[in-house]
Amino acid sequence: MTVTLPREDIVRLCERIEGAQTRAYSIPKLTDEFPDMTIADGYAVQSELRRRFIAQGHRLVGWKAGLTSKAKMEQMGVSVPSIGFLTDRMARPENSVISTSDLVHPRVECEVAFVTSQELSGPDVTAADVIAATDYVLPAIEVIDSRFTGFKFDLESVIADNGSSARFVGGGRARRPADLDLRTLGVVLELNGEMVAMGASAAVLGNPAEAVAMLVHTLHELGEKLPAGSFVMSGGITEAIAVRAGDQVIARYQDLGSVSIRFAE
Ligand code: OOG
Ligand code: MG
Repeated sequence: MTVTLPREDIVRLCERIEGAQTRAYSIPKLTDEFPDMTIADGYAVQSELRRRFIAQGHRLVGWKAGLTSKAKMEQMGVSVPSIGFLTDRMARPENSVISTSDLVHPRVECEVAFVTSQELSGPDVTAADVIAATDYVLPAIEVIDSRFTGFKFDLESVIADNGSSARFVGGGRARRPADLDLRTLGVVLELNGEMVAMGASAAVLGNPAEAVAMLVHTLHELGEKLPAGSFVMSGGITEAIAVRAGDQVIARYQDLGSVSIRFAE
């Protein structure tokens, strides 16, 4: 991956993203100003954002894969998966109330999350390696919130915006991966009691463990490893659904229980 933008542009773009994330306002996608920006430039901005958050005392708790299902790729008009980082400040407990005033235009999506017990690294990690290094899997809801106007972006911009990461909630029943077929886990997403999306986990690259392997490969390209004890989200199974204050969301998973959250101002 080749970074093309000078360091001062990376820092300037990072400050733009950081402002939009922390104060919840939308900005034009970065490629409007930098049409030749590369994927590597996007990751350089994201890495700078991670460095700043950690310097401010945020704790890195894991990583997320994004755009790993056809439903998500079609919805967002992007055909290559991406990764982003997760911090303690983004984590919310199950059944919690999530404030919409801290977010621009939140959407929810259902994901299978992995908790690892061994370090994973390198370009050759396979889905089987991921499963062997996984302590348990659990159901999750990710609340994504693109900082770009109209929730419209390209891959370079969304990577810089840390894959639209905003909040995440793990819950339900944690299970050992060996006791499940990770490809055939069904999920139904309900918004205010009505089913609004459904799917099966194979929608995520054939097996969500493949998404985690992809994530480790991308980390390798960035010179990073996935430490033991990481919380990893494998990517939305269905398209993401817009939410607003007053909404109640439940993701019901086969074999993994359900996860609920509410939204308020
Ligand atoms: C990018 C983030 C994608 C997923 O699960 O696919 C993502 C976006 O759609 O805003 O988190
Ligand atoms: Mg996601």
